[in-house]
Order: sequence, then structure tokens, then C-alpha cells
Amino acid sequence: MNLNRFSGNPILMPKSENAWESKLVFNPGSYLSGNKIHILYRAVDKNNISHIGYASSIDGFKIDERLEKPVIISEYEWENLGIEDVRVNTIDENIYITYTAYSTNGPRVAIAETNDFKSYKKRGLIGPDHYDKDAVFFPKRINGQIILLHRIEPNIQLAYFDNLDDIFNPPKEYWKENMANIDKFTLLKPKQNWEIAKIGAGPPPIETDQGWILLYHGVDQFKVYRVGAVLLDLDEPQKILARSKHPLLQPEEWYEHWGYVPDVVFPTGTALIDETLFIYYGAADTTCCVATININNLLKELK
Ligand code: BMA
Repeated sequence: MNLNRFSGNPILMPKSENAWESKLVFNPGSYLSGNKIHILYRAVDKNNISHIGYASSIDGFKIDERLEKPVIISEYEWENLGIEDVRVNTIDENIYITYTAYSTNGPRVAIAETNDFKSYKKRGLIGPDHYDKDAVFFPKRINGQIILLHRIEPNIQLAYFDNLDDIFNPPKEYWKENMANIDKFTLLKPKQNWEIAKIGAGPPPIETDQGWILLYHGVDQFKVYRVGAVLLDLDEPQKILARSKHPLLQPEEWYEHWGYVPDVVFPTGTALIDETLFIYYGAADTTCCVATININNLLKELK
């Protein structure tokens, strides 16, 4: 099973005229709304600080709009080393952006909200006070609960919330108890050689009639990043129904081999248009790319 890379990749490259995105642009989150795909990408300046830029596409391939200024920048102490790796989520029909907030404490998970991709309201850190990344929400409640995927190395974990407000202000001992019982909350561990070092969730899971498709990245012992997929039960997402034995995508093209961090494909966004699943990914931590697959073929292959 292989994804079909767009022949015009990369779709976004660094822009030397804009200092904030002059060095690297990669790991694009995406969100389909009406007939437009909103793309929020990580942009790195000469001082290695990350900001978030905005672009959009109608057909999924061609970039129709790209803003000259970043839309999310570092403002607070807890993100003073930059804002990285956005995922665009739906929670209770509203749009929430999860990102890695980097500071001298290391990476933490943070969240912001938007309803128009023009203004963004930061809601601060969520998640445990621990090295944590790759946070993404299921796009709808399951059995009444809001479910977060996140990554305490090397595995992918789940966290359950009854109310929206509990995400921002969890009950006092919430994360302490969660971390103390981390095995219970572990969804997925590395399995194959190509993902043996660590794994992390990609875009928000995609709902199908046969289960949730979760795309993830897997890292091998040589730090090569590839894309894997699992199928999770619709009502009990901690149940794994199928898992890719081989990667769906691995570094093969020049733009995936060559760059600031060579041999990386890092999926962070999707858009499902009819049966075509568009997958947005960062290549070699340097550019943004897109690949597609027919969703029914992906399901068939997974099973
Ligand atoms: C991870 C993150 C990603 C990056 C990947 C590969 O830790 O920093 O943004 O794409 O490493 O370098």
C-alpha cells in the first residue's frame, strides 16, 4: 500500500523575503471547511524559532493563498522557544489548534481556538507537566467523552475528558493519576523495525464506517521517519482492529531525503474529499508536501 505523491511537491517552500519563514516550512496541519482546505504550517526563522504560517487550497494541491505574516507566534514564557507542529482539531463542533509549545522546560502540549483562521485565542498548556508532544483530538465525542491522543515517548497514549473545561482546567490530580497509570492509557507501542524507536500520532483520526483511521509517524533506529496507520474501533477506540505492517510512506523523493533533517516524512493534516484522502506532511523538516490515497483502498489494505 502506497500513497500517491503529488507530482508538484513540495507545495510550500521557505520564503527568503519573509524573515519568519526564511529557513524552513514543514509539518502542516490542515482543516477542510466548505470547499477550502486551511493549512497551518510550521515556519522557522534564522534563529531557529518556530512560528505558524497560514496558506489555503481549494483543489488540495495548488496553494491559492499564503499570508505574508505569521498567524501564531510565541508570546509567553511557556512557549518562548517557539510554536511547533500544529494539528487542527474539532471539539464539540469548534476548531481547536493543538501545538507543541517549546520552552526551556522542553516540549509541552498547548491549545488555541479559532473560528475563522484569522484570529486565534491561546488557551495555554494542556497535558501533563512532562516532555510531551503530538497531541490531537478525536473529531467527535465517543460515549460522551472527549478523547485526546498524545505522546510520552516512545508510545501513544489516550486521555479522556467529560467536559470541555476539564481540558483547560483538569481536576486537581487528573494528570498525576494519568501518569501514574500510564500503561492503562497506552494505545499503541512501537512494533515493527521501521517504528522501533518511537511513534507519535499524526492528524486527527478519520471516521469511517469500519473504524477510526489513525495515521502516525514511526521512527527507526537511524532516525528515519515513516508513516504508519491503525484502524481503531468506532465505539472503543482503545481497541486496535488493524495495523499497517509496512509504512504507507517512507522517504524516497529528493525533498524527503534532502533537507534540514534528512529522511523525514511527518504527517500532520488530512482532508477527505469524496473518496480521496489528502495527506499533508512535512518533508525533511524543510518543506510541505501532499500525497493522496483512495480511502476505501486504504481501509481494504489495512484489514
Ligand atoms: C520531532 C519534531 C518534528 C520533526 C521531527 C523530525 O521531534 O521536532 O517537528 O519533524 O522531530 O525531525
